[in-house]
Amino acid sequence: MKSFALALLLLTAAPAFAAPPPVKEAWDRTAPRASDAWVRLNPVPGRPSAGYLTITGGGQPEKLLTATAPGVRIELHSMSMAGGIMKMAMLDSLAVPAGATVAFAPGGNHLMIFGLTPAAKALLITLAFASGRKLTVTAAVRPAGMADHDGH
Ligand SMILES: [Cu+2]
Repeated sequence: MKSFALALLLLTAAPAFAAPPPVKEAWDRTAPRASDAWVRLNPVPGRPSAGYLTITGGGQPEKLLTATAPGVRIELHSMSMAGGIMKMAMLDSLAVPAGATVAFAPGGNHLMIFGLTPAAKALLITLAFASGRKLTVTAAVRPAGMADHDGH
């Protein structure tokens, strides 16, 4: 009861003594963001691994041109089903509309990563956009699961 009274006192007293904190932007709202980046390590040595991440568009439409990382070569790939056959194609670029969520996810668009060493635990991936903006994300490297084969 005593602590409740104290809390009530602090609550009522707070506005009188503390000025509201200044509003601060946590990020540049006009820039795209990337999250949930990870790489599925190909269990077959020498075969490319697949990378996944989510890009959230900023205030203006963007176009993703390249993904790069130290020591590897990365291509942007799409994946689709055509008549029961899984097809992969290389993307020259990928549109990231303003405010939209663009996912690289198993079964769909992915980063095709060549030359990844099996010992790698993480990959620092830099995304370059047509506007000149760049975005770097850390992707955790995970071993391939037996149950989630995606055609690579
Ligand atoms: Cu691919």
